[in-house]
Amino acid sequence: MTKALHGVRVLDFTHVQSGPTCTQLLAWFGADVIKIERPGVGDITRSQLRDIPGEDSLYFTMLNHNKRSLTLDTKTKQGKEILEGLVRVCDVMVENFAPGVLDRMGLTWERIQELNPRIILASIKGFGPGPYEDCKVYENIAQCAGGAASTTGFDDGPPLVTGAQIGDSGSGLHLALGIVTALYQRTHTGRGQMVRASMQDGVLNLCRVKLRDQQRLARGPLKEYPQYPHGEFGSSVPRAGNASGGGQPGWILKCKGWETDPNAYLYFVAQAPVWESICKVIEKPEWITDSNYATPEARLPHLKDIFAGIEEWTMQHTKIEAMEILNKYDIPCGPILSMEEIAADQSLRDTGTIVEVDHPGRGQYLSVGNPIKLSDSPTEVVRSPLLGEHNEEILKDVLGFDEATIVNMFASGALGAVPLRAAE
Ligand code: CAO
Repeated sequence: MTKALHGVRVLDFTHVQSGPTCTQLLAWFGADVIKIERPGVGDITRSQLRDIPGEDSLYFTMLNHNKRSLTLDTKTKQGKEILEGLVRVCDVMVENFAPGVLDRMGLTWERIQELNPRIILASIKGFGPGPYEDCKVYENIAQCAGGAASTTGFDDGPPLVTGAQIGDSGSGLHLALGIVTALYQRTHTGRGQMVRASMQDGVLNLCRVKLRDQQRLARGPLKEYPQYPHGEFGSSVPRAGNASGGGQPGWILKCKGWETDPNAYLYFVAQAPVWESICKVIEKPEWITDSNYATPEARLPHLKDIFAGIEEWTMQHTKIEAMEILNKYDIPCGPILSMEEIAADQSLRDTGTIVEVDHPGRGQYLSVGNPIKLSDSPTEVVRSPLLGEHNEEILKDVLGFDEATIVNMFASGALGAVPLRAAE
């Protein structure tokens, strides 16, 4: 079956997490993704957080499926030549180097356009133009600068970062959308363009509701926040603990076993349309008519008591039992699932969201497959490439080099200190 991005060739000059998540998505949708890596070491994540000595780490393997690897020292004459050759034949070039790196390599936007006016140059940087545009950025810096950390955590504690990689993988997603949009526009204009996603912008985009609340705050207290009605509101959006962030109040509640199991909790949404059912299930039928609880507006000053009352009920059930009971009444809720539970979840495996992948060095490992499902372009997750695994193949098939040129390129050391063919 032809994949959605079949025929699209991507020069993947990305490293660490943000860029690789973007190009992995493109590869899953069928693009031919050629990852350029520094000879000898490759993407720094190959050796970071290693769990098996000498083998590519899970950090690397889980972010670089379905790609081909070419080792290239792009600072050598021949390395530059190969790099420029690839710019000529690729549709998209993706990079997430520190600001200025690509220019220092001689690959300015002007030069790239000279080589290939149809190419789309997609970049992730920490910040957009402005006072911080030259700064290097990692995940948690983006979470802090994008507004997520100041609004995460409990009111009486410090700012918190989240385990979800909204700065890195979030930027990868934003960039991927920019790339396919630019590819679509190219079908009309015939021209490439620059696509830029800054990590700060991406995090802020995901924190949109908090900028909403900043403006609401100017008109009075945020009544769905735990600070209301007894706590103080300052001039900026406070940390809301586990409050829902939406129009329906929610909180994390203890379930049976919480004393020993750190994940015996349930997220409970006290959704207005099912309020009557909630009261009946938790055996507080008097709340249906009590004027302090009967309407969503009346409930806002009492949310703490309400969730304490519901928790008395959830603590009598395991999170899964509670979920089963509440689902019968269409009451929105969700268990706090540990990574251990998720790894064993059969339904996630059935849909390909969790996949088992075979790797020649490390054996079988689990990964997150493509979370975006296309009915006409299914994803087969292929293991990440070994360092330089496709060197010869790319010089021959993609760049069309003849045998003598290939021999010369290898001999020059531009691809590293590797023999042309392992068997020779
Ligand atoms: N051949 C030769 N040189 C190469 C090369 C290759 N194949 N690949 C990279 N290099 C060189 C670059 O040319 C650069 O050299 P100069 O500084 O001399 O120009 C050098 O490697 C380092 O690049 P870098 O500055 O991007 O890498 P770093 O490890 O110092 O910084 C990071 C890493 C992530 C902080 C930085 O790249 C960055 O801020 N990127 C943008 C934001 C981003 O994506 N952050 C998310 C990272 S995921 O958590």
